Amino acid sequence: MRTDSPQTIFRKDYTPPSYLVETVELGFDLDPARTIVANRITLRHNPDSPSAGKGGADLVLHGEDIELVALRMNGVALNPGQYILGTNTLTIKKAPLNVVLEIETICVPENNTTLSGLYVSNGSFYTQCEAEGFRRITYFPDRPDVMAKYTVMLRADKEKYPVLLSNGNLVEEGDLDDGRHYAKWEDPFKKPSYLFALVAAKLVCQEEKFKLADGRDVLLQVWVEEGNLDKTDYAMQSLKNSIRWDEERWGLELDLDRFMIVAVGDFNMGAMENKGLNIFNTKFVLANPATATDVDYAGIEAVVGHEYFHNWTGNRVTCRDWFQLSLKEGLTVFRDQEFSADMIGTASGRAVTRIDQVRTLRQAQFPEDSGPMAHPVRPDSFVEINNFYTVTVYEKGAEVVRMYQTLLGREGFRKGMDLYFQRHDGQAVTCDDFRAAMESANGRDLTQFERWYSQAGTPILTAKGEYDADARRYVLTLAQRCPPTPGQPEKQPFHIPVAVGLLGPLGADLPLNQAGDTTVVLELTEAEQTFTFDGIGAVPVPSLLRDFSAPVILEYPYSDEDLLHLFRHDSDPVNRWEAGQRLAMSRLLKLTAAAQRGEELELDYTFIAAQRALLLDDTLDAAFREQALILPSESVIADQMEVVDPHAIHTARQFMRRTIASVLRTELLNAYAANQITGPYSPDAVSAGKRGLKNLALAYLLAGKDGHAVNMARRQFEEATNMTDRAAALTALIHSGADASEQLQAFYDQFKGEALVVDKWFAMQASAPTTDVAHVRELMGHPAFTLKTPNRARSLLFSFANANPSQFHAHDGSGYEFWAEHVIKLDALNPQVASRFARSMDRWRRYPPALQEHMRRALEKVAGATKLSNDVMEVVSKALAN
Ligand code: B3K
Ligand code: ZN
Repeated sequence: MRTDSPQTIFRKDYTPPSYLVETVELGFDLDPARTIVANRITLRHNPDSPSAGKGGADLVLHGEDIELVALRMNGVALNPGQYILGTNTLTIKKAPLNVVLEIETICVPENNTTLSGLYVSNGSFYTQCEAEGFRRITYFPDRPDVMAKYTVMLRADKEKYPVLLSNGNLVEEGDLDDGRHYAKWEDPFKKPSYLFALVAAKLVCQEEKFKLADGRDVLLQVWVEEGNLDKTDYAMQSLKNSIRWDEERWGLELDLDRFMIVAVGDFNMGAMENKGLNIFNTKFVLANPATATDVDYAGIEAVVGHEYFHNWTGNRVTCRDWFQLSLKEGLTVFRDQEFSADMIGTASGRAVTRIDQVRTLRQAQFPEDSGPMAHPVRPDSFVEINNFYTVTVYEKGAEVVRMYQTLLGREGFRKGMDLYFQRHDGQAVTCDDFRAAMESANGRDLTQFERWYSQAGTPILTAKGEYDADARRYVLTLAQRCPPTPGQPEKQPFHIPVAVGLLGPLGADLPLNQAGDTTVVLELTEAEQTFTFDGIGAVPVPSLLRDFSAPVILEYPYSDEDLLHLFRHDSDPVNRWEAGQRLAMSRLLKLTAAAQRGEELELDYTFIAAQRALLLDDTLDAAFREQALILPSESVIADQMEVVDPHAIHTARQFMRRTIASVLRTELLNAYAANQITGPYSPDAVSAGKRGLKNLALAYLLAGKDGHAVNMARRQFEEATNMTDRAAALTALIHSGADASEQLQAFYDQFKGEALVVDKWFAMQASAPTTDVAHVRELMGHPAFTLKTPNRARSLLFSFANANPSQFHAHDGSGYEFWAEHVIKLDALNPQVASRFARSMDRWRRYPPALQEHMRRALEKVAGATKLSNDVMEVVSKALAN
């Protein structure tokens, strides 16, 4: 926990480091209660730093929660008068131009519950250094623009920690006295400190030799705790697919002889791209059919890919400073999205991944963009950088990268990527450098495009069409505006690629130009522009923003008729889905309003008929039909309302589900029967799609309070041969309010030894609309519950606060009291996890006054807590600020 007062850091204040580090030699004597770190660094004054002075410059090292034992400079021990030890810094005034520092420090990994720096999980040692965890291991200029070569010597008890790993290549290993052993690792590549990693653990591995495109053999390893070797195949396969894909799609090769993935049960995020030694949350490594769902499998593929792709986009070319985080994250998310889409292979599979991305943006990023934590893709300031690993930096950042590709074409984008690596390999650079590479490689001026990096907020795109039958001309007027965000009252127009198609009266795409293109990308750069299409023979229905070509909110006065036309015929599957979402949303909003007025709810047959036609359309993949039948979530509906009424929204959405279930009962039963899969489990997209549709049908049927459906679900639960079907049946049972106590107990008994499955068990209960605060508190008392393991805390607390709105927002404010109490409790253990949880209250000002009052009190309670971390302080103070 930081003890200094929170300080805002500004992007404009960037200055190059006063010293550069050439080499780092680290020696670890690993002991959970007292680890000694010996650090020898060679530094030289940076001639490009403004701090140049004749007698040398001030050498400032970062350090946090470590005890300084000894310090030598150029071979001479320094006594306390010769350096300044601040709370989190060590400064040597007017240091010489060339410096060799020898620093000895002590840390206590077993007490490190922050999971940042060096920590213990289930008796073994792991590290997490991004963003600023390396300073919790040793004193160092811990910033990404200081890149150095590392040599690491690990020493530890051989029996307790038989496996000793670090970055790069193993150069030496052997035994020491007293049952200890050692391993020496050397990373041939310069890297920033945030990519340092070590593991000293009792682990086993699945390993394989793999041939790279250039013929080199590399060693691939997936390390897990004993007993989990039956769950590493998919991660290994995903790693091999990632390596191949990076070679084929981008011409990027693995640059090491050895690449390791290590799974750990206590981890703050998904995974970490440490050079050659990726450390993963077990959630994104371990899978077999009995324990993991289709969604888990897809997550493993995406995250294994993501971390592997960082080797080029992040590690070989890294960030100059943390404001540039999206340079590596947005780009790498884009790369992992493309990887997942290419792995599916089919056009509609690609669309389904795109729909998922759009859903994430609407579910999480748009709300962030219009809330108190709104920030540009490249933020201008922060208090705690760990608070900025956000959906804006990651997912909106990926959309920004995707827009380059949409504007420049696939080939042009590839040229830009090639130039980016050619120019910047081995460097720490900025988002501007990336844009400059795209510009130079394509001879295009992308000055205005920069606003996607500097302006926060979701642009609103309004469209209007006019058809002139005599002239056979369609004129499309596009306009844009962007609401103010904290610190940015006014916005300049963005450069927005708008992919457009026009549907004729029979649903076919109309040719839009001489070349016969049926989709064109319009470039909107002004506040308002018109675009003319000639040779249009009949009044068309516009299909706008195809494939979601820009992260904007599109407003167009679509009639129900237009939407039904698009829902039936649009050749762009994403917009086809979108039309269905719009049809559903307009009804959900009306139903919500009616529920608020206490009126009887009614759903029109037109909408259900459209759903029915889609469900019955066998020409469509099951995966696509599933997507199209999922209604907008309660929080996405909430986002459409001026004042959010979580209870009315819940009533409305449940009513719609129930109505669909009863009217389409036969069709849903048929879909359930038709999409059964026999034979061994496979996570491939076609099978997963069938399971998805079948399980959605089951959930609908249960929502319809159908007694027969309860039996179907119980039977599926019992007979399931994979976790996807088992968990889906149990979730549907619990969420429908049916009695599932027996099944819950059986599930727990069967899987209590599988931490990731126990997480599911907590999560499905926490998100059930029948689970209130009292029940969550009860679940916290379960022997399997602990706040210390982030996955477990997330499975219960986060699921409740974020996925159970009608209970979290209980009228009496008890949900918020629970929130405040646990933000404070979590903060004492792990500020990063606490701060994520704290964000569940971001949107408090959108609720009715009575709820707001409860929420304000809860926020103030947290803000007023003694010993709050910077992480949580930043989030709650921004939430409370006007
Ligand atoms: N780069 C890491 C994130 C580290 C987060 C530190 N709070 C994971 C990733 O994006 O690949
Ligand atoms: Zn990443």
